[in-house]
Amino acid sequence: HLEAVIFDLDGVITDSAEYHYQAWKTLADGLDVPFDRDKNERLKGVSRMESLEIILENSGLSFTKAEKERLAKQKNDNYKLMIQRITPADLLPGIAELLTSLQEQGIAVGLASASQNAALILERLEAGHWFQAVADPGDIRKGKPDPEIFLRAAEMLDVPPCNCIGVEDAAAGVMAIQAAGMKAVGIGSVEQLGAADLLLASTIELTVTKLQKLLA
Ligand code: G16
Ligand code: MG
Repeated sequence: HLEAVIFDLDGVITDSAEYHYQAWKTLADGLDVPFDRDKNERLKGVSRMESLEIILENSGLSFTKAEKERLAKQKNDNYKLMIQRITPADLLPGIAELLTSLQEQGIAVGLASASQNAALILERLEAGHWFQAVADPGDIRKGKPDPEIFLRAAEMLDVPPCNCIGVEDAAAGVMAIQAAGMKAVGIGSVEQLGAADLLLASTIELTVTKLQKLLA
């Protein structure tokens, strides 16, 4: 039975994915490296440094580790300015209602975001009070599609993975959830997330009843 729901942040709780795109796009344009929304799909759920590697692949450019760290910092500084604009109105449709229902029904809620900025974003959204556990990506050795961050959140909630559901908007995230032994809800398209146990087009379709059915 359903004891906990573990959420991804970007693209599930709020659309910070758009800010990530804009910040990477500014960096790529500055380097004269082609980058578009299609390529951006591959960055979803992927760590900051891995994202930079994907942007630089086939660019013909090569940088030292220190230079790459500087580029990543440049992107993150710009991103941090953008996320200052986030307000509670930026919670994706139906999310506030879902989190409130989960709380009322005594179902635990956790966060498994690859973002080092997750705590800041939850604060801007005034959403921190709904989460009993926020896994720290700085503490995780392997990123998504490895199950580690979802397993960490379940452990923090003290719930066995088989009684958890994970919610993701990225293919790597759906893989991570299933590898953790949890059922995966995908928010997005069948092309990207066909492997999900339940696929919904938008967060507005997420209800506690649908989640409970998935584990019944
Ligand atoms: C998010 C995004 C990724 C981003 C990563 C790291 O993960 O989907 O695009 O690269 O976090 O973010 P930051 O640079 O803020 O540490 P998630 O897991 O919330 O979708
Ligand atoms: Mg995501």
